[in-house]
Amino acid sequence: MKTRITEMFGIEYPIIQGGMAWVAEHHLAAAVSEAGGLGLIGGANAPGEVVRDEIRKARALTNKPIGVNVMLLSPHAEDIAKVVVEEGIKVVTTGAGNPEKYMDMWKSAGIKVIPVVASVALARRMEKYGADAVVAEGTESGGHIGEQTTMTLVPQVADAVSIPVIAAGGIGDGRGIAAAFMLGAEAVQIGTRFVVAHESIVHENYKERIIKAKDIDSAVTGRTHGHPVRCLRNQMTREYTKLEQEGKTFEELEYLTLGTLRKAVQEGDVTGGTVMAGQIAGMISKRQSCKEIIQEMMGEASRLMHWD
Ligand code: TUI
Repeated sequence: MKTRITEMFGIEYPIIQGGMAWVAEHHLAAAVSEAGGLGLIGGANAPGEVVRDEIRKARALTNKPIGVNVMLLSPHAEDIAKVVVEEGIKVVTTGAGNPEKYMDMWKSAGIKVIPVVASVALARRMEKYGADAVVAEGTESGGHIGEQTTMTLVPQVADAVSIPVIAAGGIGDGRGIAAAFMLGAEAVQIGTRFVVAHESIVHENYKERIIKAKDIDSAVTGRTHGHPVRCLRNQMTREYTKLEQEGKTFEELEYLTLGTLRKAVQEGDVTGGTVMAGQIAGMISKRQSCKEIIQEMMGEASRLMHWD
């Protein structure tokens, strides 16, 4: 299955892994790349040197290409932007902001730059500034989200730009991949389904929470302050929502969530921690290796699309 994205990255399947904070570390990234997709190291809020170390560890596990996601709200974004150049990374995706100020540096280092966007306006602007593709990420995604659904965002972005579009948000099986292609995407970004992969270092409690999740178990916190974050409903989201309704400030709410994603991912605190996951969590029902996940999804998509 060839698209402009598989050709651009030299990968077998049009699947890229989301740059999930605390989750997208070297084991997962290397496993996705080894399985024929594009694995990413998620920079998240980590210092530049930690990201450098992760890149090197991933490279010790695979010779296939791996990328880095730069989370632009991070205080270390600038350092990570330089680390990817120094380490000879060939693909960078960005999230939660506008990567314009790094574009020239990355482009002159021969890096393919793929901003994650949640609107047509930002997609257009990114194309103008030299982006090689965009990820159009719908509100079904886990973590920091925009407002539009994948169903409405992907075709509008595909119509607005000439560069290839990667669809994200709510995709967790071959039907989702086929649907994304029908909407004009040339690849998909998958997050939540890879969280439960054997190679994912996420705590068992977190994986189990995703496997057990129902369609209605998703919640969005932080809408009132313009920082919407999607996660699975628990004591933390209930407490957050209560304080949000009481009119607490953004800073007070930030303090409440400080370190809670790490607590859920590493310590398995799925009650008081933040369990970021997309709405598709309700459909994810089994643990598999990254290779099994990719093979199964691509098999389903191929049959639906008559690629086989
Ligand atoms: O970035 C993500 N997802 C994330 S980042 C993250 S870490 C975090 N945790 C708590 C609070 C904040 C961050 C967890 N999940 N996805 C990519 C994405 N980017 N989704 C939406 C956007 C986006 C939104 C607005 C990109 C650009 C934008 O506007 C940029 C501008 O300045 O116009």
